[in-house]
Amino acid sequence: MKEFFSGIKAVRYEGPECTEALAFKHYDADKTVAGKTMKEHLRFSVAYWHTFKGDGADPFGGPAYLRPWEAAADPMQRAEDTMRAAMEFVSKLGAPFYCFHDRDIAPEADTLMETNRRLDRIVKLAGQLQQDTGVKLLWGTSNCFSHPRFTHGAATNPDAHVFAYAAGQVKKAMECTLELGGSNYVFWGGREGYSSLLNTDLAHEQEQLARFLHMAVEYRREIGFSGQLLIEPKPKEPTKHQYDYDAATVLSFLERHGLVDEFKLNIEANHATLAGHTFEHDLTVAAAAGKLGSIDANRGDYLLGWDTDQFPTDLYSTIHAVLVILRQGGLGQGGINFDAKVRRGSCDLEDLFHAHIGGMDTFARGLKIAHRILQDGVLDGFVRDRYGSYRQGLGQQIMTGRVGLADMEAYVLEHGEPEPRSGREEMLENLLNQYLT
Ligand code: XLS
Ligand code: NI
Ligand code: NI
Repeated sequence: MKEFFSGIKAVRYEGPECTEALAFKHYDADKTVAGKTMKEHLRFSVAYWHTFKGDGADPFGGPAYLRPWEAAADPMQRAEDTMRAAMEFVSKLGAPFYCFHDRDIAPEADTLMETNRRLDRIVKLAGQLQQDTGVKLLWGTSNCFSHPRFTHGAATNPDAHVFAYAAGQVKKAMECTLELGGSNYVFWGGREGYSSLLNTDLAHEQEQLARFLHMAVEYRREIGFSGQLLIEPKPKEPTKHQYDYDAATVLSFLERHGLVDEFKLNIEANHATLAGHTFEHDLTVAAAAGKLGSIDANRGDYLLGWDTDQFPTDLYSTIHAVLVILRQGGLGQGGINFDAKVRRGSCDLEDLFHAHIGGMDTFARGLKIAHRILQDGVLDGFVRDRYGSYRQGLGQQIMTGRVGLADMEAYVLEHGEPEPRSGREEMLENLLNQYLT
């Protein structure tokens, strides 16, 4: 069988002192940390669209490189070659999972029927290769935003015919995900938002979106797909406003439409920052509601205002992220998907490995550090003490709902002004830094 990454051997753990670039310095798949192996904690996944379909295009220039698996003249041959390259890459990297959109793995044809036939052919190949290599599918999803028919949205399109197209597409993508044993199915509402309120019935569009998600829930039951359904919030881009703005917005939308028990969230770092939040903010909001299902790991650029999808190498933010994951007892059937792409200038195949190795090492290091922080218990102990007044006397009465406004007034009249208490922010920042040694 043709090898696409012939010069590159399986990436191994060599330890922090190793000077070989194509080796893990921290990610040691079978090493146990906090009762589970790193592989089980982190559940890394490679994003098909960026790593195998990415061609270096940016808003100011078209494709910058042609991958060897994209060289064949026949589009279905290209699709097969790409799937083979993907499985070779993911197994050499040693990531257990990959993720795809329906249109990443098989090109769209002129009719839905032919498009589905093409999908079937590639799904069959993917199934075989998954078996041969042991690579697994973390999640599948449907691309309901690239084709011009989705210009005004998919589920939130003002035209019911387009709604139907998107729904039909999701039906098939969910079937493919089931067939390939996917652990999750993701909804990212690329164009589920608006460009102008002058032509938009916002209330109606949100009702449509809820109907769409209810249909998906019904259909997953019908076909027996037991994977987790996930919604991936993003505030904008390509729309001016996307309805699934951030974790808090999505949670209240799900609550309002009777969907909250059916979905969890897939939180992406760069989407959180686009919404004006930190990555850890959106993770914490999702986790606080018991709804953190999975992660799209990447990072933005402070000087650029769009979803630059860079590989995560910021150790600080990663420690915060892993703290949230560990405190909630792991990601369950979710994982850490690198929704990230190499820069336009990183044109070599080798760069794909460097990028993923960096992301995996950053999370592995974040895992080791976050585990130590939790084991020491100083940080969590501080936070627990900070709320100590609610575990006794007045605070306990407040939390158990046994007192009202008049009792509060009486308390203050008797006890006077509360003592100021420091939040010790700088001390805690210093504490965090101590773990980085
Ligand atoms: C785009 C999204 C997309 C989803 C999957 O910004 O991150 O890649 O993860 O549709
Ligand atoms: Ni994403
Ligand atoms: Ni994104």
